[in-house]
Amino acid sequence: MAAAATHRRTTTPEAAVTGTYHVLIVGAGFAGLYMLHKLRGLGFTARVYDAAGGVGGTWYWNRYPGARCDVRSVDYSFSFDRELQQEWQWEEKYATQPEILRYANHVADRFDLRRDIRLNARVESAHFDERLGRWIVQMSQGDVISAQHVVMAVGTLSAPKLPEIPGIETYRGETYQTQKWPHQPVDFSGKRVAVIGTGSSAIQSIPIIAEQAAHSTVFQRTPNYSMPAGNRPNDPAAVAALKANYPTYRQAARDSFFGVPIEGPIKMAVEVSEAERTAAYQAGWDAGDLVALVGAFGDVLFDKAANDTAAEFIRNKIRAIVTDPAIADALCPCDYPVGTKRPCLDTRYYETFNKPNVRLVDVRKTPIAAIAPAGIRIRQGDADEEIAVDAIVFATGFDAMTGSFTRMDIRGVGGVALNDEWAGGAQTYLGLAVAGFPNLFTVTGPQSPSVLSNMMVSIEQHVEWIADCVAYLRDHGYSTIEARREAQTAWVAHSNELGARTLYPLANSWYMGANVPGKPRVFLPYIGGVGPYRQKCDEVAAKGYEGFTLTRSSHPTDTPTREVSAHAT
Ligand code: NA7
Repeated sequence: MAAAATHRRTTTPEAAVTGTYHVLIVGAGFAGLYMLHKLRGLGFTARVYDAAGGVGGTWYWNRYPGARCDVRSVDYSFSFDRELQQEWQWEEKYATQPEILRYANHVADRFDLRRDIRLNARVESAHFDERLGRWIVQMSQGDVISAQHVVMAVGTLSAPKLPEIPGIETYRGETYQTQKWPHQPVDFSGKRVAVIGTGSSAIQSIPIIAEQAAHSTVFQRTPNYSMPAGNRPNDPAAVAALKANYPTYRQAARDSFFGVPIEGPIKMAVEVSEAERTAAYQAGWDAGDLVALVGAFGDVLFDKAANDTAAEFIRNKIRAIVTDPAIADALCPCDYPVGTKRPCLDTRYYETFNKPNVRLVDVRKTPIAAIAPAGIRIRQGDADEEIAVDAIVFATGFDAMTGSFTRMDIRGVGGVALNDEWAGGAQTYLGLAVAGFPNLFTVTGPQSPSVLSNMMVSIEQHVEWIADCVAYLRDHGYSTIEARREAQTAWVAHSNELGARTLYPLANSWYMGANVPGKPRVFLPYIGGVGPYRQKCDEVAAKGYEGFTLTRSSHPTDTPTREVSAHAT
């Protein structure tokens, strides 16, 4: 893109404005809902816009068969309201998508949020008007909002991605995307179904699709590490005991590494006997708990030799479940460490490949040549084989963590596009703000714990931090806040340095941006731990928003009235 075009100012005329708010919130998922509630409580006017036809964010869209959360329901829920967390009864250990969506709707009703939420309205552009010191946000249905602050509560896995396969548009059968599943149940009975992808969504949906379909073909590019969820109805007595202790329990989650209150590992896998290691991994496997297995020892995510022991434990499980050794071999991940791509929880995933009407196509050995009008063509040596299918399910993931931002036209000071700002890789200060984009907040943004944590804990932390910040500005007479570039650079360097100490960079994962052709290879989430990260954010606020520039003037190019320097630690 030409530099001139890049820096072009395209601000929507002020005259077009249809509504004025203190805060415009983009997204009606859990982050947007809580943000609205919190801001209202502080006396701000706020409005939420969402492209979806309902609230719930990721849980509105991802309604594929078998969709469920792989953080326990008692953990993956709001803690900000005592009555809400006491009264809501989760049915299962891991909540299903319909149950989570019911919960999101319950939250919207319980706190009377709907009157400030506009649905079926996609944000097309958000431009910072320096003259006004305000954001002018243009919606797809025609609304134009002027807001002092914009909170991007857009989710981390909300920009769906289709595969780059030639001929995809020529296919004449039914197509589905896990990330945009129809609202009516899909009946695959008697059909030949292809599933492309073996990430979390595929692993959850394949066993159910294969139960129904006459024949299923799974196209796998990278095998995943998965373990049985051991899902079951919640035990009322156990839940009551936990709820009696909820305040302490929730605080432990906030102070923990991943946002779930488990005791940190105290031993290293490479320092204990094989028997002790196996027993620890088996305990995690039996508990159906990802963090318990991958986090059983302190070195699994940091030391390749330690990781190999956990990876081999899972591979042995796969070999024991899958009866055909060649299929088992193809399902065994062996070229990246366990935990460095999102590991999965499943219900009879590996068992599904023992069925005679399920075929695994390893696209590394037999690549997909093209999608044809009646099926999928794979390359077998010099020849092509066409696998005829009645339906294709694309379970091919997302442009994670940045796609939901870069698909909007966001322009900050000088008309600079966020897309250009992030062309070399996303950069934020604390995962909360971007230099050059005043009064714009990014909930669970890049360089915050985000996808490496229990999202509910991270969402609550960010929402509360942002609400406190906006109130601080108002109460101290400031009109704008902007991350300072040097603070941002230091934070990104710190985040990268922590990432480089782990095994994450060894995998081609969406954590690294590797699933999107041309996306810069940058480790996007922050791996310093939820508790320490919270402490850092709190310190920044306590020091009067260290690392940000706060201005009293509505004109951000004026000499700042206040600057607070920062050094990432
Ligand atoms: P993921 O985890 O990004 O999985 C996408 C899958 O699609 C993954 O197996 C990809 O293989 C595969 N993929 C993508 N493009 C292709 C092509 N062209 N050919 C074959 N296979 C392809 O998304 P999910 O929706 O499953 O899960 C997202 C998150 O939701 C999950 O991590 C949890 O946090 C919940 P690859 O691994 O890139 O080789």
